[in-house]
Amino acid sequence: MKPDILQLKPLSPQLEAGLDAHYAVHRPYRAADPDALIAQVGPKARGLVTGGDLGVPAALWDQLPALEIVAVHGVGLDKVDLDLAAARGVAVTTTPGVLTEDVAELAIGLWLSLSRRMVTADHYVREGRWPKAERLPLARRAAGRTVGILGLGQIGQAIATMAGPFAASIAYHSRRPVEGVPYAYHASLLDLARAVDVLFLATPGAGAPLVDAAVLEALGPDGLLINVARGSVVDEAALVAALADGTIAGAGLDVFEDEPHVPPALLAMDNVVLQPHRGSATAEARAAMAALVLEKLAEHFN
Ligand code: 8YV
Repeated sequence: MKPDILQLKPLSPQLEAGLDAHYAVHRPYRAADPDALIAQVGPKARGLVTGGDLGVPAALWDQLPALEIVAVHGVGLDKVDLDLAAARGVAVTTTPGVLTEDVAELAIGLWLSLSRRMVTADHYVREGRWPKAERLPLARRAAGRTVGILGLGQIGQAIATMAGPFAASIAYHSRRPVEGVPYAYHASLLDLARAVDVLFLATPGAGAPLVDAAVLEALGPDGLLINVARGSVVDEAALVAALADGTIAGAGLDVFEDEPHVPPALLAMDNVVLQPHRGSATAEARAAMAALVLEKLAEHFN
């Protein structure tokens, strides 16, 4: 008898085929009435597969009395109530170590695209404005800038490594200094923001936003913010205001407070580069993530 599991979001065809081969998979997001499907299958669902971006909605826990495992397709656990999972003896697994470089290189790509105004210039070409010799604003050199990283875990360290050839210097803030890294430690995010030109966010999302109006002001009018962490790490309203009034120069954003909804004000700005939460969306990372999800579920149920 195949164990019943819930799948909360669309996943790669490869992963969904693997799930269907071993489990009775129920996909509420495909149902005409998702709530009715959950009410019907929730009592027998022993496993749940979700994304790091989605987690487990709080109201769902009470509908899954037989739940044994939450397999997260990703590394972010900010939307999984780990205390509740532990209290109920529900295992929670992630897909560590296979998306690190993918997220880090998107962060670098956001920085370079933003600094060199590549999206603005791309639109300039596509919209036929080049032959008209319309003026295009100058970009800013990325190389030689001071780089700051909030959160020096695997992804933060990969960002530091990839930024190295471009950066005049690299500094970071985290709860405590990281042993053996050649980067300057700042005991506060505010101090880090004051000291750098471009601030990368690579910290787990959790609780109140860490990047607020004061941090953005400290980053300054030449400052760039790159967020590949979670939208919840930033006070999004303060960010929109800071971008609109020139408190900071620009932002490269892969994550947002209320995905997939992006503040309309951002859509009209040309000093931002926007991505739809694509950090781990490479064929290589997603193949490895799929294999890990299947492996973790098989370990549990076998
Ligand atoms: C994806 C992520 O958004 O790793 C995470 O926590 O946010 C990304 O990998 C998602 O988890 C893929 O389903």
